[in-house]
Amino acid sequence: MSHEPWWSSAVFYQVYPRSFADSDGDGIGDLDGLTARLEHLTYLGVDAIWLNPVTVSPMADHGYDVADPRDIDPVFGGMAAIERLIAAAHQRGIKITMDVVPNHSSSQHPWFQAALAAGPGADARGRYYFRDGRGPLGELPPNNWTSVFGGPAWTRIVEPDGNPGQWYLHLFDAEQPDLNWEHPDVFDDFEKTLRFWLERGVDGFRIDVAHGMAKPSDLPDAKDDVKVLSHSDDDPRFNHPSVHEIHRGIRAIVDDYPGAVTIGEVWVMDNARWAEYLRADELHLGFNFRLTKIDFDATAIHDAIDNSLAATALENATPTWTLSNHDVGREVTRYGGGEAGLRRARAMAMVMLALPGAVFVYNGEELGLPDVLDLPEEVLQDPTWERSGHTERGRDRCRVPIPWSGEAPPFGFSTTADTWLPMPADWAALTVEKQREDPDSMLSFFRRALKMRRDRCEFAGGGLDWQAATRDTLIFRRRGGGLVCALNAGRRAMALPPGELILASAPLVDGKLPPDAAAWLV
Ligand code: TEU
Repeated sequence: MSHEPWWSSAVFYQVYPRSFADSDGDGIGDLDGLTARLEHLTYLGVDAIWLNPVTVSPMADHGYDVADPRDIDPVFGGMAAIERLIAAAHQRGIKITMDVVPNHSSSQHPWFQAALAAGPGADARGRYYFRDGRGPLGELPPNNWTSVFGGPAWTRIVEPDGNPGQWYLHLFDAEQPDLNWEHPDVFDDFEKTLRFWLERGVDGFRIDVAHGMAKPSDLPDAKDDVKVLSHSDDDPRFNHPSVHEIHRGIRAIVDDYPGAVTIGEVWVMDNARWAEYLRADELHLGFNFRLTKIDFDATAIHDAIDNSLAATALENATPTWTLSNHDVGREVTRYGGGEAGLRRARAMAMVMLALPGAVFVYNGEELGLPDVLDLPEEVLQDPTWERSGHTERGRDRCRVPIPWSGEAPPFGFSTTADTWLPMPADWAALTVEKQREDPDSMLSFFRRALKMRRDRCEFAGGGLDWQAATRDTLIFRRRGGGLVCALNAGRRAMALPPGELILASAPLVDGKLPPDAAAWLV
């Protein structure tokens, strides 16, 4: 019997529910749509779902603006739909982890509405960051912080007396006011939320902006070269040391539910600071985003893997691996798009699945979907587009609905062709239906690779050793089970290391591994 927790080598499948499957024909995916498509996940062979937010929300940031954290939004099917999903997933042996959003609420949350109505100095304002403005008339924001989506991180309100008044902080959209975790109600309510979902059978949480929440008390100015949709480690908006006390509080609650897992979204690059989130009494898992930031380059990949292993080793934690998600874009496009992008994505999937630890697959990754770069401006919905003054198109490109079947949009995703983002007509060859019939498709390949990862003893154990390789290739061997993974990111065919070949992402050429390909050997 293994004593490792279930998540320590799990394959998590990230479902962006708006885009997965639509059961009621409104052009927006929902939970009953997902429940009806669970067979796809069983077919693929994943262990758990990470569900992006489905709680009640005005959808200014598609669910990351939460108005009621303990109810499901009607657009996703309401409470009954998640109960059906949890039951059906568990019946198939698939765990469910939900997204929780502690850093901010929706501006439509009753707390924020109460804060607006209550006036300056009221306790209700203390649950958020309300401050007087600078300048003689308070007409300037309290500091120079910008929103991650662009524009200022402060919005001035109209006071109940009708005059312009205080400003409130929102690190993201203006509809996402930051919560003040120093107010005791905030933790108490979050505890209720965690217990509410755990009692209903949820197996854990992905914690949004887990390095946010705590802010320096004097809210000092940031450097003025901050870019949209990114931040560095010296940014005062994030990673304040007192955030760790919050994580210890969260962990103490989650520990009441054996087996439940927490996965933090921690955008911190320094390993020592990042690893602090994974101390034994904080998060179980943390996303490491380095592989999402680099090109298909052997040295960069080697460094990213080493870095992630070193970071987790600092706290004896479990590594996690991610090539893409709903924020960072799809790897097929990042690796150059077209046939080359697809070949490289397939090779990198093998590298990721060969690594020790937990893996996150973003819905559509198993189909080799690219980003949709030519969405017409009028359909763009990511708040980044408006807030950046139409300079950053934002993340809609990697959120286009999944093509399931048929020859034309909506490809079985919905019954209406009027899907919330339009689907490219040339995705007919990428549907699940087509790919299931084709043994050489990305989907068939993913399924085969996941099955090997699950069934074969060579994937056991933590740690790996690098073996001698040329500058544009890499070879590593898993320390426990002995699996060998080779990647050719160069231009010439690569001689395979010794061993029996069990999988290659592309056919060998004269016994050698062609460029843009990976191989597993035992
Ligand atoms: O993302 C937080 C976050 O910091 C990202 O916006 C990140 O800076 C950027 O994507 C890097 O490329 C989380 C969610 O994943 C995102 O979808 C939400 O919009 C955001 O929080 C606000 O809740």
